[in-house]
Amino acid sequence: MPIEDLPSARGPFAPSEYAARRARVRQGIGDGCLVLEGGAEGERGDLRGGFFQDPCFAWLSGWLEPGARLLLAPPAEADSEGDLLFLPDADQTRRLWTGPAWDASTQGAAASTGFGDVRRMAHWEETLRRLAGRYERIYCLPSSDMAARLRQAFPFREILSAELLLANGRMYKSEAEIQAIRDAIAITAAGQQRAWRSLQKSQFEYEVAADLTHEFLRRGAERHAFAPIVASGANACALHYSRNRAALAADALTIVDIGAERAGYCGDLTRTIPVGGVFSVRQSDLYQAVLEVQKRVIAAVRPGAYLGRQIPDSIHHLAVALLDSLPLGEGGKPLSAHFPHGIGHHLGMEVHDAHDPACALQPGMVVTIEPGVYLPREGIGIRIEDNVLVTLDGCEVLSAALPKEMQEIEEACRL
Ligand SMILES: [Mn+2]
Repeated sequence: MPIEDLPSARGPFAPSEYAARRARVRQGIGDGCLVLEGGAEGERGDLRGGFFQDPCFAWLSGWLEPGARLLLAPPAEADSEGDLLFLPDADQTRRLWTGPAWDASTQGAAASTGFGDVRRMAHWEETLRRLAGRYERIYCLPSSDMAARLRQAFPFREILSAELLLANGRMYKSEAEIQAIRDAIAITAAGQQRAWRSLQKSQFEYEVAADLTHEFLRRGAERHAFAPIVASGANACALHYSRNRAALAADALTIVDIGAERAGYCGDLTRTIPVGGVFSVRQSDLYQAVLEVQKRVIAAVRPGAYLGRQIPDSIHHLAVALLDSLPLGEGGKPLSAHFPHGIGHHLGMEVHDAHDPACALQPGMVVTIEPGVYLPREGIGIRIEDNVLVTLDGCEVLSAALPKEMQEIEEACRL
C-alpha cells in the first residue's frame, strides 16, 4: 500500500516534530523505558463519535490509527531500539471494515512516521521482555490496562507513572501546535457569531446548538472539543449545563460556551449574549464588571505567574480579589461570592489539557481565562472566556478577534 494513500493515519505535523518530542521525553526517562498504548478499535464511544486517538499517544507518536503501541528506551542505546512503533497487521478483515491501513510491512513506514523502527505487533511481547530485562524502571500511564499487565508481567521492575513527563512536554506548545490552536479558535469564533444570530430567531437552546455545530463542521472541525453549552437564564448557573433543551426566555442572558476541535487541537470560548439582542441595565452592570475583571486578569498573564487556586497570589486569586471589591451580588454581596470555579485551564489536544500544576506559566503555554458570576435567584449567569498564549514578556489573546464589548455584541446580534 503506497504511503500517500493514507494521509489520515498521521498527525498534522512533520515526522521530525514528533521525533523531537520523543527525544525530549527520552531525556526524562533516564535509564528507564516508556511503554504507551494507543486507543483500540471498538472502544466505548467509537460507535457514536468514530475513532479518535488517545491524546498522549497522538502527541508522542503522531499515529492516529487504532491498535498501535510504542516503546521508548534511553538515548544512550546505540541500536535502533530506542524508538519503536508497533502496528497491528492490516489483514483482510480489517481492510474490509475500516478500509486501507498501513502496517509494519508498508514500504517506507519508518521513514514516513519518523520512528527509528516500525514492527509487527506479533513482536511486541518479546521486544518488551528484552527491554524490561535491561531497565529497572518502566514508565506508563497508571490508569491504563497496560499498567496492570506490566505489573503482573514484571513484578521485580519499578512501574512508574509517565503522566508528569508527558504533561511537561504537552504544556509547551510548538509553533505548529500554536497555529493548530489558532485554527481551532477561528472556527470556534465563527460558531460563536453564528450562535449569537441564531439566538435572536430561535425558540429553543438546541436550535442554537444545531446552528453552531453546522458552522463548526462546515468549516472543517472534526468534532466538538466538549459538549456545547447553550444555557439560557437560570440554566447558565449550572456550570457545565449541556442539555440545551430549554426554551429561550425573552430578554434572558444566554451563556454560549463552545469549542471546535480541528487537527486534534481545541478552542474553548465563552460569550454571554442577551436573547433579544439588548442588555438590560442590571445585565449591563454585571456584564461590565465581569468584563473588566477578565481584562485585568488577562493583563496579569505572563511568565512566572501561576494560574491555579492552589497557589497563593495566583491569577485565580487576583480574579477573586477583583470580584471581592464589587458589591453587585445578591443582597449587595461581593461578586466573589458568586464565582465558584477556577479562573482557567490549559488548552491543547484536550480542552482541559495535560499540565503540571506545580509549574508557573511559561512562554508557549496556552490557557483559558474565564471569570464568571452566577446569580440563580435572578436567573443570571455570566461568563467571558478567551484563549491566551503566554509570550516572552506577557501574553497574546489568541481569540482577540471575537468581540466581547457589549456594544459590539449588540451590533453583531442585529446582523
Ligand atoms: Mn474553558
